[in-house]
Amino acid sequence: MTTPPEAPENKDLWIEEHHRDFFASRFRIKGVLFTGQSEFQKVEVVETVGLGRMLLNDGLVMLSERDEFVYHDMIAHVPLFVHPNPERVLIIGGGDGGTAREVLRHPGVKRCRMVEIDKMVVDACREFIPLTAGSLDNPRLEVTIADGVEFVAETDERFDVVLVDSTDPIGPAEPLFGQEFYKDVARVLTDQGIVVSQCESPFLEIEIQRSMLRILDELFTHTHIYNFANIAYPTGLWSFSFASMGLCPLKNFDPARVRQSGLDFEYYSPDVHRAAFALPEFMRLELQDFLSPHPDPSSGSG
Ligand code: AG3
Repeated sequence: MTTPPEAPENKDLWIEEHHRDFFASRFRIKGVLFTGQSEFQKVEVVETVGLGRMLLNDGLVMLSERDEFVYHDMIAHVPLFVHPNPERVLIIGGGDGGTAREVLRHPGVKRCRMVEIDKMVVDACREFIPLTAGSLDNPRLEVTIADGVEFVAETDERFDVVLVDSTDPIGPAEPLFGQEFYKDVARVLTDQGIVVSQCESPFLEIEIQRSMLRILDELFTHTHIYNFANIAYPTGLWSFSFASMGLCPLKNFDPARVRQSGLDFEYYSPDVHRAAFALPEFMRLELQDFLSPHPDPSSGSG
C-alpha cells in the first residue's frame, strides 16, 4: 500500500513502538510509503515528520534516516578498528544495507557477505531508503537471502569479523541470541576474529544482555559490551556485545589507525570508541560476572 506522504487526512498521524507493557515511543508521520507482510514479519516504511524515513519490522523501529549513522558507525567501526587486518566480514541480517555501507568504507575489506533472511526488507529499502540500501550494489558485497543461523552452521568460509545486525529476540531473530548460533559463529571466525552483536537496551532488557554475555563468555576469551545513544530505539540507550578470541577492544585499539584511515564519521571517533566501553554502574554490577577486565589505562598502548 502506498499513501501520498502529504495527504491531508494524515495531518496528525502517529506511530507507536510498544516495549513490554509499560513503555512506548511515538513518532509523528506524514504517511506510509510501504507496508507488506513477508513470511517472517510485517515490514513497513513510513515518512516521519522529524526523522526522515523510518523502517519498522513487526512494529519495532529498525532505523530512521535521521539517526541511522549512530548505530551503523558503532556496529562497524569499533570492531574494524580493533582487528589488525579485517579482510573478510560477515553480516547476519542488516537487510537495510547500512552496516554494509560502513564496512565497505574500509578499503582493506576485500569481501563482505551479508546474509539476510527477509527479501522484503532488502527490496523495501532498495526502493524507499537508498541512504542505506545504496551500498547493496557494491561489487565487494555479496548479498544472500537465507537464514543466518543455517548459514553459519553450514558454511566452510572463514571471517575476520562477524556483525549480527538483528532485530529484537522475538520471531526470526530469536536464535541469533542463542548458544547454538554463537558456537557456529566461533567456528567461522579466524584466529583473532571478532563478533559484534546488537544487544538491546540496558534500561529495558538487562536480562537479555546478561544471557547474551553468559553465552559469549563461555565461548570467547574476551567478552565486552559497549553503548551508544540514539533517537529511534526505546529509551535511546542501546548496546552492542563484543566478543573475540584474543583481541581486547581497548588494548588492541590504536587511535592513530583511525586518523590514518582518512575516514570521517558523524558519531564514531577514537574518544567515542574508548568511552563507549565505560559502563554505568548498574550495568557493570549486573553484567560483571561475564565481562572481561579492561586493561589498566596506565599500562595500555592506546
Ligand atoms: N537493528 C535493530 C535494532 C533493535 C531495535 N529494537 C527496537 N526498536 N525495539 C537495526 C537495523 C539497522 N541496520
